[in-house]
Amino acid sequence: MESSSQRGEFDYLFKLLLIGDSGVGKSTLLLSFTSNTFEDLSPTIGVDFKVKHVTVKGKKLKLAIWDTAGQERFRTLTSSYYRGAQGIIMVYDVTRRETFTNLSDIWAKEIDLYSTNLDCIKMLVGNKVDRESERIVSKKEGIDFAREYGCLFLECSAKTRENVEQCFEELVLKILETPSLLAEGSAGVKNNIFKEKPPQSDASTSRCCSW
Ligand SMILES: Nc1nc2c(ncn2[C@@H]2O[C@H](COP(=O)(O)OP(=O)(O)OP(=O)(O)O)[C@@H](O)[C@H]2O)c(=O)[nH]1
Ligand SMILES: [Mg+2]
Repeated sequence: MESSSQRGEFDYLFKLLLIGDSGVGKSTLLLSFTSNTFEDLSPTIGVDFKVKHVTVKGKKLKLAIWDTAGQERFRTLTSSYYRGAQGIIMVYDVTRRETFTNLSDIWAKEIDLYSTNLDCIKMLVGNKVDRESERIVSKKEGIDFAREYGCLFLECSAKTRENVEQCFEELVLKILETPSLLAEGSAGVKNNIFKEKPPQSDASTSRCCSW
């Protein structure tokens, strides 16, 4: 996967959503992904939004990433942003047990209630692995949860950027493999999607994607 500089043209537009308890690092993860920087951010008020253009498997993608507030007082507002998302990233903090238990108590239920897309790809992300000595939630617990709820799974650190790109990369790759989501992602991009693309000369040697 690589960042694309051609901002005007893209083959698919994907809507991604970040959800999870307040303070787990959703906004930091997004900032780390889009700007390669780490800042001590304030809690999100309502909903935030960033766009990133990437190229994956020769396809130019426009990722519209919605970053929701984890605080309960914003729940009514944020619920309306699940509509039409092709990918949802559920984030918890590996150093705070309640952010993990709230995945099943709150966040998975929110997805069931508000996601309009049956084939929507879910990714579970355990953040803050740089604080290994304070870890409370084991990697195995994350894997087991992801298996039970049919999610992809990764642990990452928005601070050190460990696995940050992979979180988005694996999600996007899975969306690209899902025909119904692809069909949706190409709606509104009519002028680009029907163009035949020449085969990529290095496709057999390169990995599927790089940033
Ligand atoms: N050590 C460490 N701190 C992190 C990491 N990611 C985020 N933080 C810190 O955790 C705090 C909360 O991060 P945010 O990104 O604001 O959390 P959020 O999930 O967006 O919170 P809401 O917007 O309230 O829902 C901030 O002080 C961040 O600096 C990480 O990977 N490692
Ligand atoms: Mg935030």
